[in-house]
Amino acid sequence: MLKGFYFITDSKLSKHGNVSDVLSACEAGSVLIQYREKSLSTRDMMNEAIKLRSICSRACFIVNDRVDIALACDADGVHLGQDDMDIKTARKILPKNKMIGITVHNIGEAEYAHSAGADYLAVSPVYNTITKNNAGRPCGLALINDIRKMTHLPIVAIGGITLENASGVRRAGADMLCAISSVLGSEDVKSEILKFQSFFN
Ligand code: TZP
Ligand code: MG
Repeated sequence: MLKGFYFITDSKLSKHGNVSDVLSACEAGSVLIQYREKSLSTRDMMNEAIKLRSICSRACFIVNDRVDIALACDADGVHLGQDDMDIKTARKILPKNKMIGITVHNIGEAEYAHSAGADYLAVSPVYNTITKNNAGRPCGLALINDIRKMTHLPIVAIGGITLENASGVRRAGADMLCAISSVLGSEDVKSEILKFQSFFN
């Protein structure tokens, strides 16, 4: 069941490196680890993906953007945005048991991803964020609410999530919370994630 903290790597914000961060995220019981890497070569990304994959035994391991790397490292799935490979093509390429998460910014994109067989939806950005370039206009809690009414698919809320707004985001219907800068900005990644995990008790 996809419920709990959703961890995304960010080597630019990381204080201790991706391997250490993913170990901490797994120790804190994150339900899903997304490997998001925007600047490494394919070779280096592949090597890191293999390392991170081996750390994640209980948590789902998902590769952002790259269907090829997800397949090659035997990840549990891939996460795709609206400018990445379309979900129907990704489904054709991936084995049936692999997950596909889709980023959505409005109800139309959510309905399409739902009908095309997404395994979970990432509603983004919920609030303003500077962690992702061109994240788009914040959609707020209303979109989470609307998508919750439309589908039983797991929803992860991404963008500007903090300990202060997390309970409202949960109440709006999010099953998972992602908070990149809140967590990676802290010295102790594990204990920061554990604070977010308290919203799932
Ligand atoms: N996708 C949509 S917003 C975002 C991503 C990867 C960045 C979220 O970062 P933060 O620090 O949790 O606002
Ligand atoms: Mg993408």
